[in-house]
Amino acid sequence: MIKSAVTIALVPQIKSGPWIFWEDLEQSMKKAAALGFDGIELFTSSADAIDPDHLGELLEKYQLQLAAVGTGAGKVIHGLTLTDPDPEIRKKAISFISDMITFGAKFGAPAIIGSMQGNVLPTGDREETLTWLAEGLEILGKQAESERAFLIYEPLNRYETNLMNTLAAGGSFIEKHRLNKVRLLADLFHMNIEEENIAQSILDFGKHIGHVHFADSNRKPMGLGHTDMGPIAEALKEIGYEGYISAEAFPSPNPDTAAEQTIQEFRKWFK
Ligand SMILES: [Mn+2]
Repeated sequence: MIKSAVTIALVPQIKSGPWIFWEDLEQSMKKAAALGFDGIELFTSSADAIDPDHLGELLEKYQLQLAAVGTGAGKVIHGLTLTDPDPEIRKKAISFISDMITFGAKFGAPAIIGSMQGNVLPTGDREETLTWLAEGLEILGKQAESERAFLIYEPLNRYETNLMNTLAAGGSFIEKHRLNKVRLLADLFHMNIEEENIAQSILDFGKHIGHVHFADSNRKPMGLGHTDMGPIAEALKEIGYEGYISAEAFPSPNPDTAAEQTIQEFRKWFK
């Protein structure tokens, strides 16, 4: 069954980002539950920013699942990426994500690698950079598997990374390096910029998709831009997708309205 989720960001440094809720954890969870979301996707500054026991109690209280945990704070706050030319920084990036994997896995949730993938630097070598990325994903994927979770790699649009921008690029990379525990994130905003045909890419690389970010063409909540959601929803159903459709969109015009808009669109296409 396809499940709904909504993002909650608790990192002050990224407050202007595309997150629906960005204030108090419990208040946000209460609102998510009241609207009928199945799960929440969390962005925290580190793996120990929230006491797991406390989170467990709140998930139980509001009958929500932890859909995924984001790792972007590792880059935004600490400047870490998996493809930094400095091996010490790559090591710290792996350690930061590793802790996030353990935090998420306690609740059966995968960790997402988005901005932590980094970039090929102007002075860098593309092959070497991609080798570093493959090494990091290999180590972290194995760890996720040992903790009965999986790892998510997110192709981003060209303005955010020059590593991989499409599901095709991400899928070929996973296959080439046999990253069996790594699944792709289909972010509909990034895909709107990069894919020739969003629905067709979902059909072609569906077996690799482990998570979906739900946002319209302008990163507003779905329905407030010009993405043609019908064929995309059909494609997700056709591949038998059973993960989360998680709202990673701007809180436009405000968090409460954005959350409501999102759950209405979710029900329109997936219920
Ligand atoms: Mn995303």
